[in-house]
Amino acid sequence: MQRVLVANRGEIALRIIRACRELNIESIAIFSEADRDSLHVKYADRAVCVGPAPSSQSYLNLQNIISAAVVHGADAVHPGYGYLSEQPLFAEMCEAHNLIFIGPSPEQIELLGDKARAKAVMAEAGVPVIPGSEGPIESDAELIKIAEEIGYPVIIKAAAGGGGRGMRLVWKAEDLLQQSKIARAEAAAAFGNDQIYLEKYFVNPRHIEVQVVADHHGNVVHLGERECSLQRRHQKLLEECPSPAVSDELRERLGAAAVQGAKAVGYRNVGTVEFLLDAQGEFYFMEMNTRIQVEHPVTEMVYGIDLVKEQLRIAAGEELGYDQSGIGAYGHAMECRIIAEAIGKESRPSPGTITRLQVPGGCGVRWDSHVYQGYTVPPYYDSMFGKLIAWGTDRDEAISRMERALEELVIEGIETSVPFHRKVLQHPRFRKGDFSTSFVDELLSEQS
Ligand code: MV4
Repeated sequence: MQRVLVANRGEIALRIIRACRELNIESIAIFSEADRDSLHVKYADRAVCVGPAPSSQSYLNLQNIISAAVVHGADAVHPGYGYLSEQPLFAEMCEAHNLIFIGPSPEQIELLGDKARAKAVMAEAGVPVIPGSEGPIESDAELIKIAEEIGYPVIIKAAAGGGGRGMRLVWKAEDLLQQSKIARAEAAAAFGNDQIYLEKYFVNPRHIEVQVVADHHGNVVHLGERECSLQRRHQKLLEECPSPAVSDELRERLGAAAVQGAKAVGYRNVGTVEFLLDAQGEFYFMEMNTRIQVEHPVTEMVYGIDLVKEQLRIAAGEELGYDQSGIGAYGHAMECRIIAEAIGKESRPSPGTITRLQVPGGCGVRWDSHVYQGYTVPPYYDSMFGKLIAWGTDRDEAISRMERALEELVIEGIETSVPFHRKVLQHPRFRKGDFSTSFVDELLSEQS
């Protein structure tokens, strides 16, 4: 692998370019007309404009991106997260043009992108899955029967959804059919696929995800879990590794289940197996993501493995070169997603020019971002513009490092999530590690 086209923008594009440089691989950045001044464009060996500001015409423009890769002699394409990273058609088009898609096969993306089928395959492989329908719902009679079996509340999800998109919660039997009609109509409109599946609804679970790494030779390992419960409207705001709720014994069982699931689908690439953890400490498979994730750095800090370099090596056909016994975790890491938005009960993105920027540093601190002083955050894309990561020998040290780093971080000109992050870090429940997916909403209503 000699030249990689990075089919993404912002901090993750820069992250991938950095990994390429360390491996002596040339990088080609793509950018929209609104992103000319981003650091990912400056740090790449070459950069190609692929279209106007709207993502639909640039970062989602398959034709222009494939053309840029072919014209500039790339031999591989890294999709990052979001955008085309989980589109089977894009992976297929890469292959059709003799470009290595840095990810799993189109068939694996398709299978795991169908959340109902993915659950059925995982259940078949012996992975504990959330109780509910085995595959998509075929009839109203089936829907009613399964809901009665698992008991209310239940949740209807779109097979083509994921990440919190296309879900309807149902508390009582009278509402079931009406909600399923709405769910189907919404799924058809949003994804062009009206398939739905049914699950028992867990109240206030923790969201735990396991990092897996799999090569083309059948080697699969896990790199522990990340705690991802701190989110608002399905946008994660702070993640940590390990989870304060996971014991060494539970980690072994979670990891074994994730590896078993990845092996069952012949997975290759890094991947994330998402579980819900209930108050009794039982875990259930929810879905699997076939991409590098935003929060991957916390795992990197604790496991000492560069996950993006692993993706590049795996895609080039190399063997992992270690097995589960060669993997060790040390310490604790957390990530704050710095977004251009003041987080409150009501908040909206605050794009604009960063008039002053001072980034933190020092022992155990990492800053992943494509912005700099004088840069203008464009209004067209996701509002996250930086990730602040802190590592410590234990959770307390990681927290105090993060607080110190947030104090050092100076951003002027736009509103940011930094005041919110400071509040979370001070909260007694966060300090105790005693929180679930409803914590952020509870925190925001506390301070009305
Ligand atoms: C659930 C659930 C409770 N029970 N499924 C939201 C994200 C998407 N991946 C699935 N989600 C949920 N699925 C069952 N059966 C609760 C959520 C959920 C959630 C999950 C993780 C993190 C934050 C969340 C916030 C609200 C709901």
